[in-house]
Order: sequence, then structure tokens, then C-alpha cells
Amino acid sequence: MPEYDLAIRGGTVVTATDTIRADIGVRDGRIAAVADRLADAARTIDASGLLVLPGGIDSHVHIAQPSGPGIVMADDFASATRAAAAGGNTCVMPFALQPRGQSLRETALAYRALAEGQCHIDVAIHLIVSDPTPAVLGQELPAMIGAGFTSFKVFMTYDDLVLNDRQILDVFDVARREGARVMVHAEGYDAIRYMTERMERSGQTGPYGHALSRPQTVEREAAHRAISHAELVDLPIVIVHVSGGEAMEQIAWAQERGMKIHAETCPQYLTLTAEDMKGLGQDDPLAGSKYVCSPPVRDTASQEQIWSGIQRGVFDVVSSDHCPFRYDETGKRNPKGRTSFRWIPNGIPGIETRLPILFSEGVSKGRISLNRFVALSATNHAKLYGLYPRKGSIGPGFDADLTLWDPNRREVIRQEILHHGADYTPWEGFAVTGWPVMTIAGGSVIVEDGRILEEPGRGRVLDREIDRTKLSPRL
Ligand code: DUC
Ligand code: ZN
Ligand code: ZN
Repeated sequence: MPEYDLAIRGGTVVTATDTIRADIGVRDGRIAAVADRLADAARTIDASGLLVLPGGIDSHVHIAQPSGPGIVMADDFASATRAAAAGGNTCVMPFALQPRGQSLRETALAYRALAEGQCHIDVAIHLIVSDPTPAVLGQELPAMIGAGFTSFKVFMTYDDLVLNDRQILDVFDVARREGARVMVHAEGYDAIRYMTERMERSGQTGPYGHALSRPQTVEREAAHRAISHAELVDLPIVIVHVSGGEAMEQIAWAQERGMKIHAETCPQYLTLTAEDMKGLGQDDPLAGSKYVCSPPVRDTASQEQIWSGIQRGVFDVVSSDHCPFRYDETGKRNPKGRTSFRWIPNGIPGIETRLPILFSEGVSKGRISLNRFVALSATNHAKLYGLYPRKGSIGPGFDADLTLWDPNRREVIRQEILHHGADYTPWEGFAVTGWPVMTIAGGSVIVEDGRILEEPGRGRVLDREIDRTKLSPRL
């Protein structure tokens, strides 16, 4: 009987701290050994010339999320996890959104049921708390945290989701007591409403008006407010999808003062600009809607600031914020969207392109090291959200979730090579150097060179436990 089920030989193994030539032995879905030369295995994969990376973890994606009347999210669990796997990921973290008036338990269990049996890779679910009633704060939220939903997101904007300052303080307080991780969408509700009405009055109703209605000031103010609330409660928080230098400066300021503020950014804030929302040269007045997301994409100066924040360690994670809508009447071109940008669903697809874009723009262009790439794309996600040391690195005992990466392969991102449910990509024609050539989940090869090798169902819905010693992990 061979000692290992699988051996990956001859590759360069990269973790957040080390880069070594080694073989990897897999047994029962987990990594059993990382060594110079391994004994026999039932199957051997030759990884010569390739990097062997921890499978990507995308801790911020939206899948099958209710999105308002007539609007349908373009991915279910099968298509989103298929696309994620093809893009080199082995775990994603979507959100169970609490509609106001519904119990958190009902929300979480119904969402979990959508995922069960449908996933190509493992998923772990965050909650979105939109209705912090006394029952939610007193019983439901603590119970759901204890049941394995150990992280949740709160919104500082959107009619159906916004929490006021007192509500934010109250949910932060519960998170502190229970040891949960809180993600914050930092954009100010009233400022956006004011700016939206102003844009509409001035006739700026097309997609570009969305960017004008949510300038960096709106994000900067909300980031500062969230930081202040976190300071009062003494709670480490994650400010997600940071789009611009102004919010980032607030975060850096807090970090310099010793506050435990974590930050996430996304490939769109490194590569796209608000000019894309103008749909220049295209007849279709809604063409720019393909780029409408919140916070909006900014400008090239802001991209450089975000890169410098990544290099300085202000950011811990780069997620996709995959939030896919089709470019049709169920999504970006819904009939009301023609009357004003306020009806264009916010979000863009990116689950499959996150790693190639970050690798290409980051590692291939010399902005970040390979090890930093691994930290930003996998390890820090696992550490922040309670998946470490099960996931996020390569070593004995970790799940055998691995991506074989060709650092020299050139590709041009095109809709026709992607696997998501959206019918477009904002990165159509974007050239990258570096590409995932094989994805291994739980020791099984599930994607090879863009071909999906299994039906959905392998991926599990993971419960997480609170580890109070890791609430503010050293990243
Ligand atoms: N926030 C997200 O996290 N994703 C899409 C839209 C939004 O507002
Ligand atoms: Zn958000
Ligand atoms: Zn999001």
C-alpha cells in the first residue's frame, strides 16, 4: 500500500513566510508531509516549473443573495464555486443576509441549505445583520455565533440594511462579548442620499452618476466613524472593500495609534477607474453599469495609494467582493436602471479573476513578493475568519487545498474562458502573467487547465469556532 494518496513532486512550495523546493504528500484529504523526497504515492503530479500555493481563500463573495424586486444574482452556489475553483480558490465565504423582520437563525439555516450539496469547494458563511432587535442582540446573534457563524457584516448605508450609530455600537458590543469578527461596509447613508438626489436633480442619472454620488469623502467619513465606534467598544473590526486613499489614511492612522483595525481591498480598486463607468465610445447608455459597484472604483492616483497601503501592511486581505449581475433586465439593464443609477444593482463579478489579477499586477510587476501574495490571498483570510490552521497554508495537518500556479503563463481575460454565471467580465481583454493550472481540494484534483473535473457536491459548509486567543491575529 503506498504511503500517500497523492504526491506533488518537484514544485516550489510557497507560504506566507517561506519559499522552498519540496514534495507534498497527501493522505485522507490532508497534507501529511512536506519533504525533500517522499515515499510512494498512489498518484503523482509533476509540478516542475510550477508554484505550489495554498488554495486561494476569498473571504468576501456574494452568492445567491436576495437583491431586490426583479433583480437576480447571477451565481448560485454551484456556478460561483465552480468559477472560484477555476480561478485557483479552494474556499469562499459568502453572506447570509438577514431581511428585516426575519430571525437570524431562519436566515442562516435557509442560506446554508442552499449551499449544502451544491459546492465544488468548501464554503464558510458570514451573516449580515440588518435588524438588531433586542431578541437578535440578546439571544439570536450569540446563539448563531456559537453555532459556527462566527463573523458578520454590518452596513452603514442602503435603505434595507443601514444600521444607525447606536445599533452599530450595540452589535459591536455583542461581537466583543461573544468573540465574533465584524466586517464593516463603510459608506455614509445620509451623505449618499443627499448626493444621489443632487446628481439626479442635475441630470447626472447615468452609471457615472453613481461614482459622483459616492465620492471618497463618503467612505472616509464612514471609515472614521466605524473606527471610532470600534475604539469605544474596544473591538477589532475589518473595514471591507476599501476603495480609495482617503479611507485608507483613516485606517493607517488608527493602526499607527495601536488600534486593531483590519482592512480589505479588491482587484477592482487596483485596476479599474471611474472613467470605465462613462461607457465612452459605446452607443449603449448603460454600458458603464458593468462597472457599478460600491464603493465605486476611483482613479489611477487612488490605485497607487492602495498599492502603497498593500506594501506598507495597511491591508491584510485582497478579496474579490464578487457580486455578479447579468448585463440584462435581471441585473445591470433592469428597466428602472435606465431612469437613474440608483436602481442599477451594485456589484461586479470577480471570483475567478481575483488571483490572476493580483498575481500579475502584484508579483509579476514586482510590487509584492510571492509570500505577500499568499498572505493576501489565502493565509490572512484563514487567520481573520477562524479557518486557520485548518486552511490557509501548506504544512502537515492542513487540508490538502492547493493551487498549482504557472508564474509565466500569459493569458488574456475574456468572458468566454470564465466559468461564472455572469454574462460579462469587467476585465475583458485584460492581459495577465501568471495563471492557475490545477486546483486541488481536499486532496482531489477538481480543476485542470480550466476544465472542471467533478460535479458539485464535494465542498462542505464549514462551521467555525471562536478562538479568543486569535481575535486579533498577528498577520
Ligand atoms: N457591498 C458589497 O460588499 N458588495 C456589493 C455591494 C455592496 O454594497
Ligand atoms: Zn459592502
Ligand atoms: Zn460585498
